[in-house]
Amino acid sequence: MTRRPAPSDKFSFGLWTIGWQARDQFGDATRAPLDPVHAVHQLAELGAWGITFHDDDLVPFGSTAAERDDILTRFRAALDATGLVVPMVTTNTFTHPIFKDGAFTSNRRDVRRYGLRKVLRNVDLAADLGAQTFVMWGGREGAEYDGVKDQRAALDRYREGIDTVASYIKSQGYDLRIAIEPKPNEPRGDILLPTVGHALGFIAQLEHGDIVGLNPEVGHEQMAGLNYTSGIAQALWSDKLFHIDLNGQRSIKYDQDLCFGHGDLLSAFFTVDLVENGFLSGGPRYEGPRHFDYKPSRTEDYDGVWASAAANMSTYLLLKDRAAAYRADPEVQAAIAASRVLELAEPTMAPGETLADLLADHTAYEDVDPDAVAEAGYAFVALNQLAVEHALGAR
Ligand code: GLT
Ligand code: MN
Ligand code: MN
Repeated sequence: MTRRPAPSDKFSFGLWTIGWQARDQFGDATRAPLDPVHAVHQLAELGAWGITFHDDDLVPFGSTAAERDDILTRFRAALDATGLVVPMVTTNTFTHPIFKDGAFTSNRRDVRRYGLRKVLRNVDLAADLGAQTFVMWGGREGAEYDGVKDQRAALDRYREGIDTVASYIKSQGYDLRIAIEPKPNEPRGDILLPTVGHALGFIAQLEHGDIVGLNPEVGHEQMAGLNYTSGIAQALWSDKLFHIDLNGQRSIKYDQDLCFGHGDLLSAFFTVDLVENGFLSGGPRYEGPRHFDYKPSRTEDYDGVWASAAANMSTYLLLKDRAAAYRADPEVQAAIAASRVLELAEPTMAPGETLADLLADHTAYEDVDPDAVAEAGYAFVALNQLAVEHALGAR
């Protein structure tokens, strides 16, 4: 049964997703351009809550000031008419050939300055439209060859660029936070800040890191063979999960941008479980948009595009139902207890215990019979099978 969303579900879509004309490396566009105003109305009709965009998705690169004003006026009118919001805005620093070696980390200083100005201009628009998150996906920030990029200088310039944008946001008093989106490769051979972990390490080096966090995408972590749910979990634990890009990916290959759940379905189940129900032991929660960054397959016409948009939301809601049932099931709770899952939340040291106390505690080491302790199983498979059965709707 298809689930129909409501704006309270906080589903948002990139204009570049439903508006993707399906031009790829090997073939021409299979769909006509999509009018952003039409996109707003269609998404609202499907029950979405928000729409996001790159500057160039909405206002084509090179538009005059008058054309820009005109487009923005029409777009705002559509937002007003439908109630759709713009929770996130991002800047395209990857399509135009000027960015072929990156924007903030191009070897050319004039390109870096141009990139910075393009981003700052769009920060103003983001704030003006009431966005709270400014995503930065540095898809061209990287290289194909190890000898062409001084990694130290590249990271210095990346830091300089992000700090400059963050300090601009602060100086303008905007209620906006930056979310860096990691990706391991494509379009560059290797991209800087390839994973959630790399980006977290980088953010710790920033001067204005307090307003810089992450926008992890399902497929981008999975392209590197990594676990998306663990990635967003660590970002959440670090108070850095500012935004999420939901989609589907089937194993380590090119960035597929499939519908959410059309890749690793069980991983999607646990992602929704974490986002909707939080950690088993409590702690920080993700309250931001449920944003879909997918590409309607090239085989689809516009009926297929809107069906795929609805599919993302329906799958998410179905998994949300399944995850709620999983958490509420007494058998699952018993299995969680049997697997000692919650014992992990108990600090390893006792309250007030000193290092000397630990070293003097014979029950912690000298009296332990490792072979006896090792005999007991953890019963993880039984717990996972319950998750599978709930995900399948079999319970
Ligand atoms: C591009 C990329 C996405 C990013 C977008 C934001 S641009 O479509 O493939 O993953 O989220 O810049
Ligand atoms: Mn992607
Ligand atoms: Mn993305």
